[in-house]
Amino acid sequence: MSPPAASTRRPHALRTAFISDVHLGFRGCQAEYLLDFLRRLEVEHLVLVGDIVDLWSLKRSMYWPSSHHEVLREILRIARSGTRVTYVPGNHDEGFRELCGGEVAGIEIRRDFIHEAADGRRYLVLHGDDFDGAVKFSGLLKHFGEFMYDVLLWAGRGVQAVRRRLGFGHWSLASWIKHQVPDARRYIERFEHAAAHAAHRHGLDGVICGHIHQPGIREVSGVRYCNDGDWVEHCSALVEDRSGRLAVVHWAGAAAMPVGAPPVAALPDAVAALETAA
Ligand SMILES: [Mn+2]
Repeated sequence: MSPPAASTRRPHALRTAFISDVHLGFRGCQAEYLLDFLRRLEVEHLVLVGDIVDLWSLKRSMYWPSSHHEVLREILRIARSGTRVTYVPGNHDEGFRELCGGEVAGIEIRRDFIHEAADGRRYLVLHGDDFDGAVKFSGLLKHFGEFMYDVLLWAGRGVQAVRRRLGFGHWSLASWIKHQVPDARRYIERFEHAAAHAAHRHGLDGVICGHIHQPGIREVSGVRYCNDGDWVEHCSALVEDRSGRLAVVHWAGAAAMPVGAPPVAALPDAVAALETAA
């Protein structure tokens, strides 16, 4: 499968890219940034870790701008171009879980799977709503939280428009608030522990998930917890280079991140750093 020696074509710098929580069909989706990311992406294996299409939001109100449609077309183009694409449906696109185990338009659909990195480490890949029970927040608080999240995203879009006009980069109000509220921090910690525990139980080295819209890579109870973030607040992806190193990349053309957020590198910097390390 490797190209002939005479070929000037370099192997892809990235081995795997994980994205999730795109929420196509939801007004908060940053489809333009994602389109730009996907068009530049050269990768062997693209993994869609759930909540790609927001069927819940579409059920509430039909919203389907051409940029959202373009994201789907771009994913199909990537699959046709020879990149392996795996789709792990989440809770907002739960309807597609019926197709798990099958293949649609060259895209493998799985409920979860084990990703073996280039360094031999094995990761459990799943969306993450499986841990909602373990995180245990009361139903009322959960619904209030979802309502507040919508309000924050709505307010955040106003802030975003002003920032863009002033020449500032992407910044998420919802993410900033999450870092200020102790309950939200506790929720994130409980989720990370539940996910790490699942990987540990299966005898794996780590877990790769999404769902909570909080990108990051951390050692949690002896296993590596990786979250690829989202394309509503963070415009982030988790990428693996040819030596198996993982990094979170931020793709919104700006370094501006909320205080207290995990360090997230811009994609060109991250790829350059990965390349020089390899
Ligand atoms: Mn989710």
